[in-house]
Amino acid sequence: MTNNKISIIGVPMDLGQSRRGVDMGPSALRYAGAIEKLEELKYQIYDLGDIPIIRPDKPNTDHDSKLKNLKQVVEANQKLSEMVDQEVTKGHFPLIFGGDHSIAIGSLAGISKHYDNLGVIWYDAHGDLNSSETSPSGNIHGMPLAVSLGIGDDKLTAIGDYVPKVKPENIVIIGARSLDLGERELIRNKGIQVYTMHEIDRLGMPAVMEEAIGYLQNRTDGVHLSLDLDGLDPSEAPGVGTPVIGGITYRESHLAMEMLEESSMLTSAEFVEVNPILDEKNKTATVAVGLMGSLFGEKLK
Ligand code: HAR
Ligand code: MN
Ligand code: MN
Ligand code: MN
Repeated sequence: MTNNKISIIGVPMDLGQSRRGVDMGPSALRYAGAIEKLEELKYQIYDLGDIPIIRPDKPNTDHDSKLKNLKQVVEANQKLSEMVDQEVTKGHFPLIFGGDHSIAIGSLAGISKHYDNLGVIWYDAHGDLNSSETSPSGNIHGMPLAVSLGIGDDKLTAIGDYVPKVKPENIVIIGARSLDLGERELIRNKGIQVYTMHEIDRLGMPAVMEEAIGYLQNRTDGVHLSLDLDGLDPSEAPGVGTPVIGGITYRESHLAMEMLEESSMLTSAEFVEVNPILDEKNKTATVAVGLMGSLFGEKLK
């Protein structure tokens, strides 16, 4: 990474979905040695700690909405977007530790302000392209990419005070293998670039990443990596709330990160959905930290 200053922001959020434990994701990543790894690689680390998540008195008290914990998810993401915005203004590389994937709403709201054409790499088993109309679950972690396109509840799309955050042609989804019907329709209608597991099997990860990087290089002025650990196969990353078999291997992911590092295109990143309660001896956080090493140039330094 050309930027030597990294700001870490932890977001202990579990309100965007229904399984407890993903709120411990930031701790799990810290315990697995994320900060030490980045320091070893000679980055200057500014650890801003974890942002406070205000829990509802009772789960899902907002009866006006189908969306679970809408009010609390909005508040946390508003705060996150402000913090991320400040770090980008300082010229730091924001590295966000989740928490469930609903936090990408705040990350992208804070980052995209600074770019005319922010690219997004969505590394995930899921599309996270649902709205309250199409969502099978009401879980906001299944919606952040749609929200960033300006689709969904106004309270979510308005975070950061501008809509939309990203353009569909600046998005690349990698690793998809569980897409709901409404998500498939949106992908088709908006022309979003998707590499499902089929393309990864067929072309191989090197070709997929080469294509994805080339595609984004031509049209974007910054790129955010949103890495959901459930993009990887659950045999290697079991500590996630919504595992889907047939995923990306650790080695393929490792290579994908190295190729991103070589491209020098990345301007921010987040690692989400690590749930240590569902994990085996912090294996998933350890995998995440391994991937951070590759992403931040372990092989080059
Ligand atoms: N598509 C399903 C839903 O919207 C499941 C989403 C699961 N999401 C995540 N994020 N873990 O990728 O409810
Ligand atoms: Mn996701
Ligand atoms: Mn923008
Ligand atoms: Mn997912």
